[in-house]
Amino acid sequence: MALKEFSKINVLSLNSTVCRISILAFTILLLRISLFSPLPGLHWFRPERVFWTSADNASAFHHEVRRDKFLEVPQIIWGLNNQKIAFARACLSARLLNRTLLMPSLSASLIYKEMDLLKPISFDRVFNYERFNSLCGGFVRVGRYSSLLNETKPFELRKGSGRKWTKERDLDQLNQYKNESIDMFEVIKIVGKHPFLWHDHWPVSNYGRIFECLTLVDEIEADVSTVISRIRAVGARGRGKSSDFGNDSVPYMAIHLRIEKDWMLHCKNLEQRSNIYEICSSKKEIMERVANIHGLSFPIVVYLALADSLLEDESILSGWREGLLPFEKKKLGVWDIYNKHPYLIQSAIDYEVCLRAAVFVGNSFSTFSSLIVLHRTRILIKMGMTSICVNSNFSSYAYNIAGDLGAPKKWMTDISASTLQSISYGTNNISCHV
Ligand SMILES: Nc1nc2c(ncn2[C@@H]2O[C@H](COP(=O)(O)OP(=O)(O)OP(=O)(O)O)[C@@H](O)[C@H]2O)c(=O)[nH]1
Ligand SMILES: *[C@@H]1O[C@H](CO)[C@@H](O)[C@H](O)[C@H]1NC(C)=O
Ligand SMILES: *[C@@H]1O[C@H](CO)[C@@H](O)[C@H](O)[C@H]1NC(C)=O
Ligand SMILES: *[C@@H]1O[C@H](CO)[C@@H](O)[C@H](O)[C@H]1NC(C)=O
Ligand SMILES: *[C@@H]1O[C@H](CO)[C@@H](O)[C@H](O)[C@H]1NC(C)=O
Ligand SMILES: *[C@@H]1O[C@H](CO)[C@@H](O)[C@H](O)[C@H]1NC(C)=O
Ligand SMILES: *[C@@H]1O[C@H](CO)[C@@H](O)[C@H](O)[C@H]1NC(C)=O
Ligand SMILES: *[C@@H]1O[C@H](CO)[C@@H](O)[C@H](O)[C@H]1NC(C)=O
Repeated sequence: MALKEFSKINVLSLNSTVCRISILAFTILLLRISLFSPLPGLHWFRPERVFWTSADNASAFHHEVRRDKFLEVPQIIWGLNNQKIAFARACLSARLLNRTLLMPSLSASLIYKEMDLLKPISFDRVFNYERFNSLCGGFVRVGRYSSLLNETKPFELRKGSGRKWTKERDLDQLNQYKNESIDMFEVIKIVGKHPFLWHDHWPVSNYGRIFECLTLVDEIEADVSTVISRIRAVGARGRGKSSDFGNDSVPYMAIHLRIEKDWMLHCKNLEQRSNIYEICSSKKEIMERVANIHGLSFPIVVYLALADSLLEDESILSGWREGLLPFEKKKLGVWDIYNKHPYLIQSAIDYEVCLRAAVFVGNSFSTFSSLIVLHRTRILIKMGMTSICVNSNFSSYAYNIAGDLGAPKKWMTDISASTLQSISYGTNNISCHV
């Protein structure tokens, strides 16, 4: 969330030795895309249809990780999307050791300063565990503590830290733990730093693949469906006519509005430190840029994904150009649906709502926005878009960067990037490269 320590930026070095792996992974990705014959006709503008089949068939990989050797990692903390990155990094470390990741504890609460207030929540209370393994099982695997035999004590691995602990040393250390004398242990338990702070050794495509296997448990997915059908219903009412296809075809826009006080302080700070003066956007600037997005069919309902602290601020709903119908949780009448859940799940619901929008507008320095755009980019590629930079009904934009004719800049993830650097810490280099 907003006040994350951005000293994190210094933790990772850009120095990459995984280019070849990345190219290989990208080739595999391209191969898979070409095998996944795109649906003919107009299906691509109803992307929610492909969600449940979008992850790859697990048995296509033939390099399953062992089911009788495990990796245990520290509790995963911070915002939803930092937790997803940390989880994927833990999965990929386990894969490197050819081990199943013991189901980690996530954190339901955002209070990351006081460890005892982190409210651990089991992975399978949020994400569908069986589905994760059925979608990702040929690549990475998550296992339960109950499958441990406990015949040997866990081997404790302490992650190195400090400035001298380079990415190369970190990878060497991991490789050493493949050694037979350690490999005999049923569990390797990593202690120390939590996985978000580990060095990153994997290309974006590996992360993207794992994120796609993270589907919500049925109970939370039902809440996502309710929220989206409310959004479409107000959209249908705004259009004043019922569509022949039902409300399912009513498009909506989602904006991840990052304008909380603590975020504004943090982003100003970040601008000064990084010398990049397009991180912060005021409410006014966001409204102006969004008004200039080309090719929308008005009226269109706009779902504002924002922090609770902003829900009291009525002015957030006024000032939008004619034809944009802004709604947040309260005005939409879905606050109760969110309110019964802890922070982590509220954020996970918002993620899905933004993911499935016809148009998504976010901030390129937010992990939340960046992961949504990565996911949307992969969906576009899988839907067979040959040139994903052209206008589509599934576009994403970054409101903090000026695009053509006063619109926000079109945003696409560079799927072939060799590290997750720009996605975890933000970037203003978001043009179409794919
Ligand atoms: N800030 C905030 N956001 C919430 C809360 N509940 C739900 N959300 C939603 O979650 C989004 C922020 O996502 P987080 O998961 O906190 O962010 P993150 O993954 O740490 O990524 P960053 O955007 O880099 O902070 C907000 O824009 C809201 O849409 C809340 O209590 N506070
Ligand atoms: C995955 O692929 C295998 C063969 O490659 C096939 O037998 C299996 O039915 C597929 N599973 C799914 C869920 O598509
Ligand atoms: C893990 O080990 C098994 C058995 O030794 C092997 O078949 C498989 O390819 C390995 N997987 C990875 C990801 O190294
Ligand atoms: C092994 O220990 C874990 C807890 O550390 C426990 O949950 C599990 O049931 C144990 N397994 C067996 C077979 O006793
Ligand atoms: C495994 O580690 C031990 C102790 O660190 C070392 O003596 C041995 O040579 C290593 N074996 C291999 C195959 O690397
Ligand atoms: C579709 O939208 C209309 C309002 O425009 C609403 O009355 C109706 O209940 C919605 N249908 C469904 C299935 O949600
Ligand atoms: C999707 O975009 C195409 C042109 O790119 C347009 O013809 C079509 O009407 C759009 N569909 C929706 C639902 O907006
Ligand atoms: C922007 O990103 C692309 C692709 O990731 C890269 O090739 C290019 O060098 C980057 N440009 C800058 C100025 O960093």
